[in-house]
Amino acid sequence: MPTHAYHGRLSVVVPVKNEQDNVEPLVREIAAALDGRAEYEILYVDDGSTDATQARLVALKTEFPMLRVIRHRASCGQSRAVTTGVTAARHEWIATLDGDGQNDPADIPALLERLADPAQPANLELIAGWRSKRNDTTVRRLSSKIANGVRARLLKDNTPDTGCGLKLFARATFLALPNFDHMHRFLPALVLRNGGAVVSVPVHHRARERGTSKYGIHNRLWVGIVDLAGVAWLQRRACLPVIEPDSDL
Ligand SMILES: Nc1nc2c(ncn2[C@@H]2O[C@H](COP(=O)(O)OP(=O)(O)O)[C@@H](O)[C@H]2O)c(=O)[nH]1
Ligand SMILES: [Mg+2]
Repeated sequence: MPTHAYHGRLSVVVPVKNEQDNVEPLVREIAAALDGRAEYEILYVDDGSTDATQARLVALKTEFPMLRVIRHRASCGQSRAVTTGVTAARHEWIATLDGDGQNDPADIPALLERLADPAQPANLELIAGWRSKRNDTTVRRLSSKIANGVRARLLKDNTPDTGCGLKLFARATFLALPNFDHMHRFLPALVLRNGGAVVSVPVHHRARERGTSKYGIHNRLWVGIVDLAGVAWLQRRACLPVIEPDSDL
């Protein structure tokens, strides 16, 4: 029995910023992927969008009563948007995915199956999507490959792709992690640090068809190097106690 058992209830958290044209197709795809498979809610966290993202989300609520919309008045970043969604989530297990349509909601059931697989470690707390065939520009694919290589060697987090927006994790696990801007790219290392097990599952990755990417060299590469040092420091300052079995827990 895993530490955080999955009882067929799932909160899907989608952070978005200026993704007006991606909202409707993605909500439809999430519903199609989960209808009949899980009791679920979809939480969109609109991080201070300046386009029609919020209006389009609100307009969808009649057709999709499981859709909840939370809005940051001003942008606080993708990680903070995920945190807001996870905090507000009603279920014990969370699936996250990017709001630009690059992750395929049809992969969520595959992650859930992996969670239900009895061969998984008992302390499995994070299932990370692995974009084995990326559909991005050459520059983005190459920079991501280098960044993933450096990170994996430095943090030894046993994960081929930490930047994939599609992930499944226990809500309590996430809320116990150190919280900082850009933390969403370091979830495997942070979960391992707290004693949880992490596995990766290959998932589809699609080209962005609408809207524009929010990240470039400045806010991914340079910020990433600083974050890498920060997470390495957090690992050095970690100690996991083994609790004696006769303890009064
Ligand atoms: N909440 C929030 N979401 C963001 C922010 N920047 C990007 N996103 C969302 O995070 C997801 C991935 O961003 P994207 O720009 O596609 O990154 P890329 O796929 O790595 O190029 C998309 O759903 C974006 O809307 C932000 O500052 N705040
Ligand atoms: Mg994207």
